[in-house]
Amino acid sequence: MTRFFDERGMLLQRQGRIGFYVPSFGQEAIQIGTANALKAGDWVFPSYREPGVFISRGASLFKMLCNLWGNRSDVCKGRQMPNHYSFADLKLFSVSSPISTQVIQAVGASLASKLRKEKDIAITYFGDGGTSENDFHTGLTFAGAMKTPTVFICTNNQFAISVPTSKQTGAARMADKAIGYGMPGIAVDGNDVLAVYKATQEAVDRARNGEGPTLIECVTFRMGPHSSSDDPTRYRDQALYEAWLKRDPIQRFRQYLESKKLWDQKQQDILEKELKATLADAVEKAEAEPAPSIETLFEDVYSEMTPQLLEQKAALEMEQELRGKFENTSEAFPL
Ligand SMILES: Cc1ncc(C[n+]2csc(CCOP(=O)(O)OP(=O)(O)O)c2C)c(N)n1
Repeated sequence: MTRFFDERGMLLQRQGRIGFYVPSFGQEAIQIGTANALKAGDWVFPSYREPGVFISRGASLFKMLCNLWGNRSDVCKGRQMPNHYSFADLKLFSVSSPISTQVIQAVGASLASKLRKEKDIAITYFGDGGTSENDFHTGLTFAGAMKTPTVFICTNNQFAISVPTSKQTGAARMADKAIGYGMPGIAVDGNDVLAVYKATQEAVDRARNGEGPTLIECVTFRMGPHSSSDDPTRYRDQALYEAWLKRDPIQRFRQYLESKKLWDQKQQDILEKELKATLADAVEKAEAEPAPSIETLFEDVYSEMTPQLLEQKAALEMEQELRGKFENTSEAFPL
């Protein structure tokens, strides 16, 4: 479903039906392997490239798609960026756009859990580029010192937009960075879903048993563009892409299952048909949703509108009345 969701997201953007999309092609094993090692009560602080974590935890596809349109049924009513999903009931924290801010949020949440003597741990996701941020250093310093129940997932997909990992750090491995913070660091094949699951499971167990944080580097490759606004052929060798294509994590797991006689083409066909139908249905419903009404700009700021907001709302209404003579915004944001 994650692969289909990404394919559909990119298509919708190319068709001009949504404005922006961030695909996670090739990184599915990391998302599915880590998410399945968690319990329902655990806190998740994702980056923008983990739709599979949301899907694995049972997030509504319809709601995720509503975020891409920023429509009336979107949890944030179009005020978050597209791809920045948020599901409080699933303990899926709103996606951070400023790189690595989610790292300190996860450490804070897990520290709270520890102080309250709860068993819920926190997991957070960031890229290879994310390890160069202040917030990575702050978060891991704090986590190591306070022995917080945090699992740090570094998705090393070899690039931070156009910057290769070789220019990102002098460290041989992102996992090596853990030593300086006083926590275990492990590098794992990020295209092997079972290896990712096992490494995460061990880190989650350690965190839950009060043994502190772990940094897991999942080594993979970003098969798609950074986002729908990016063209990786301008900075990336096609041969590198071709080499990683042979390591497709979904194909690899499928081959493994087939070799164990646990899966076959017939089951694959049935599943694909089912998933595509479910997705098509959610797309149709989300696209039909109206845009958020303009009043919510003012109404959702405070529980009661301040005099200034009332004034601004009235001014906008007056302007709309005047402009209405010339254009019909049909409740859409005038952007
Ligand atoms: C603090 C901050 N600086 C810069 C950016 C612009 N930016 C967006 S994505 C990105 C690259 C991040 O690369 P990485 O952490 O490796 O994650 P990936 O995109 O590969 O998943 C940058 C620099 C940002 N969003 N936030």
